[in-house]
Amino acid sequence: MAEPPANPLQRPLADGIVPEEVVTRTESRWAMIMAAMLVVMMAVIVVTGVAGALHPSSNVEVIDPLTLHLGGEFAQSNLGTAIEPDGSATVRLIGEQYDFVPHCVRVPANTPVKFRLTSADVVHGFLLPDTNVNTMVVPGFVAEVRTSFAESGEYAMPCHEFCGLGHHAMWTRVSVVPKDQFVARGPLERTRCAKQ
Ligand SMILES: [Cu+2]
Repeated sequence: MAEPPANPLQRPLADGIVPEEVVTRTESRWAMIMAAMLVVMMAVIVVTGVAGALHPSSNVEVIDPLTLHLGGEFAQSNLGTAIEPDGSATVRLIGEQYDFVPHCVRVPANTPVKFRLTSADVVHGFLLPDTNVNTMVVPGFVAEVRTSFAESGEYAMPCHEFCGLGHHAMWTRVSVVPKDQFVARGPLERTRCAKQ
């Protein structure tokens, strides 16, 4: 029977103990597999972002969230529903913690409606159930969604992007009324239904 090596590091290990070099080789192989998975996932994000032209919803239209109230398109007097010269409706809303301003808007049915939204603080979400309206409202950008309502009715509109402790109470209402009942006002007036 052969003598065991004098060097204790070269003596055979007891059954069940994996030699250190085997552990090192296995760990470095798994580290390389993990690194390769990360590279593949990052590449998928970059490639789909470039190929799909992903960008902030729904167009790259920037606005300064700090000066919304000072004038321009999202000044308070300009919020709500406006009827354009071509008969379509444009609704301007601001999302802020924790409400949409104005809290309720009225729009005519069977009319092209364009929602234009921006945020005064953090990311919010604007969703009208059973319609194509579903967008994030990102501070610094104007989100624009076009739709048309075939029937009159009420849409409850919860903010669907977690925006803070009061998020659960953040919702607004879109009231769709028959076209002939929609009171068309002058171009400087805005229709709202918050007081109803
Ligand atoms: Cu929210």
